[in-house]
Amino acid sequence: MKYLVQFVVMFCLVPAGLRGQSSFEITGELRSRVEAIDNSDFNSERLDGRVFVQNRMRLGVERNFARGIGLFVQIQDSRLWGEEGTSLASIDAIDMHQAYVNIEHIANSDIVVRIGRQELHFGSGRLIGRYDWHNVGRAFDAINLEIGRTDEQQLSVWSAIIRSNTAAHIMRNQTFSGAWFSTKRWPRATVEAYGLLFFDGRNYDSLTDLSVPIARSEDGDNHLLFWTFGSRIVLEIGKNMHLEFEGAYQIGERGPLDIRAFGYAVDGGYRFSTALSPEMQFGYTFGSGDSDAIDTEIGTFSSLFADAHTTLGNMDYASWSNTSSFYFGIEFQPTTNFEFGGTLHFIALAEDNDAFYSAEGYLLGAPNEVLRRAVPGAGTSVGRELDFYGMLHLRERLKIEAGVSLFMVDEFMKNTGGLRADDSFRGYLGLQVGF
Ligand SMILES: [Ca+2]
Ligand SMILES: [Ca+2]
Repeated sequence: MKYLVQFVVMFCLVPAGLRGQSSFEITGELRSRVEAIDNSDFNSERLDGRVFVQNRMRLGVERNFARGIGLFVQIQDSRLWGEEGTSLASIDAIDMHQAYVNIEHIANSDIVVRIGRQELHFGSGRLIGRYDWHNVGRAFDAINLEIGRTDEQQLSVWSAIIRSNTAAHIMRNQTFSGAWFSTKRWPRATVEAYGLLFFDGRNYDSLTDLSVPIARSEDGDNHLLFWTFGSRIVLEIGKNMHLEFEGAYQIGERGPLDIRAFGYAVDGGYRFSTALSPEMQFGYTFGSGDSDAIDTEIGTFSSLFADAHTTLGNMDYASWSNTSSFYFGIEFQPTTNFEFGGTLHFIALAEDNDAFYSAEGYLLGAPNEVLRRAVPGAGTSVGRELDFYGMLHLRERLKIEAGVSLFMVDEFMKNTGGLRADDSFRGYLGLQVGF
């Protein structure tokens, strides 16, 4: 509630003299989604089926003043229907999702600086994405410089603080910085290059159980630090075809261990100019895994702050870490406001000595990033995921989406999941209004 008060006060107290030369825009989104998920533990012996409704409300105010000063504030309420417990309770589900100031023409240059809490999304979102499917969505406390932005190209340089040891409950700092360049200088092609630096000051000094950070040690030398260098190229071929390639290399250290990892992904699609405008889609994703858990090198590729939902299956099980997965699918677009399709993903591990990592992003550290731990010899084939989905833009502002997915477990899940390793199901129906 206090955010709401700050929010209203901030925008009512702007001096009247400024109003004449400024623009003022209110944007918002209301999204409700019912989901049914069964067997997300891939074990039919334990009953974990559930049906729930999630609600997300976003309300944003943007004001742009003369001489290149702009403000954007966006509050968000993210909740589960029924989490208040009674009809008279009030929980604190409101948060400031974004709140930043934009300043243009710094010292008469072509630099735009954005300071404050903000979404970061680059390329296809494979490494840095806003993860819009999630009921909260990613945002960073960051300073971001856009240098020489034109319609044709863009260079962003940013630094974000994710964990600050100044906060009472946080022991060590975690930061994420980078530079991302994108150009459309060549016709029908987008070329991007980036360098990213992730730092986590916690103490990672265990050689054998790599997944447990010892947060309270005073030894600052056992931190995690790694660079990601990569490139992404999107090509439009002819009228109907597109091809996309992204590759990245990671180098760094976690405590006494060296990090050497790489990943690449290829996606493509061909749209037929026939009735229903079907598009054939395919893709392959490789992210290196760690072949030897007790040597001095980490080979697991980090998916950083990925939006895996859009690239590696609607069920959000697979990630870009330790994976060798491909998919093919077909999507129909009978009208500009209606699309539906189906995709089949074949999800496998790159190394069966390494774990199956969660789609929410693996940062080479915390134990909760593992969906299933490594069991050497359990095989590499994790499962096949079949997704059906549809999306309809109804009237001007209303979007309806629905889908069903089935994850069919293969040898890795069967060999690591006990006797009753079994398939997982997910269905959803969502309604979104934007304004
Ligand atoms: Ca179960
Ligand atoms: Ca290793």
